[in-house]
Amino acid sequence: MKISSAEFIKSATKPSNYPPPELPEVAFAGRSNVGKSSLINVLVNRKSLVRTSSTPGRTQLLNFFDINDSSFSLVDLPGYGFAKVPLAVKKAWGPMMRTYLEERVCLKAVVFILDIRRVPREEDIQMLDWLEEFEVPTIPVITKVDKLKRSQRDRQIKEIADATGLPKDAFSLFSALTKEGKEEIWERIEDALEV
Ligand SMILES: Nc1nc2c(ncn2[C@@H]2O[C@H](COP(=O)(O)OP(=O)(O)OP(=O)(O)O)[C@@H](O)[C@H]2O)c(=O)[nH]1
Ligand SMILES: [Mg+2]
Repeated sequence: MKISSAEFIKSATKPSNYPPPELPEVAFAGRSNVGKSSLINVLVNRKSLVRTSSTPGRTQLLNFFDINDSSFSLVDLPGYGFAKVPLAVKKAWGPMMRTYLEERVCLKAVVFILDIRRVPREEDIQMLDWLEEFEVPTIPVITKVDKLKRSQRDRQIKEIADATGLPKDAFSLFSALTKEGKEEIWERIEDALEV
């Protein structure tokens, strides 16, 4: 994918504040600190279009981005599973996410991101269940693969596949450091967007 422009449109929590559903859209979901924003920045060749942080849980809104002069949009979804988030924010997350997945008519796929070093937890499985419930095509990605030696990767991928019930080859492997996996993920996004 050649990127000619990438611009922040707006943040929202509820449908009345989403941008009009005029462009095909792909969203990025995963636990806090998993690397959602880093993946988007690598895909669009920007160091900091999307704010990345070492303080997890700071992005608690849906952030919409316009790519290639309104060819399509990408959405950085709020992360889940961060212990220090206030209870009210935690409670709002589920309904906010379900509403988006259920009602966003232009949503073509969700890139569902897991950390290669972690076994998926309850919230990850919950997210997968919602994606299935609302019939959202899902692009599973295992990120931060640079953190493990190649010999350790396979064992972790198998654990993640077992925990999610997805086949091992459903996952694209990615690293924001080495950019491995970038082209493969773009191909899957392009297929979903039909651009
Ligand atoms: N080594 C390595 N570090 C990564 C990778 N991806 C992200 N990180 C680091 O992980 C931390 C979190 O990355 P973010 O992209 O901000 O994660 P996020 O999922 O957007 O986090 P929230 O917005 O807080 O939910 C940052 O310190 C990144 O530099 C990767 O592929 N490899
Ligand atoms: Mg983020």
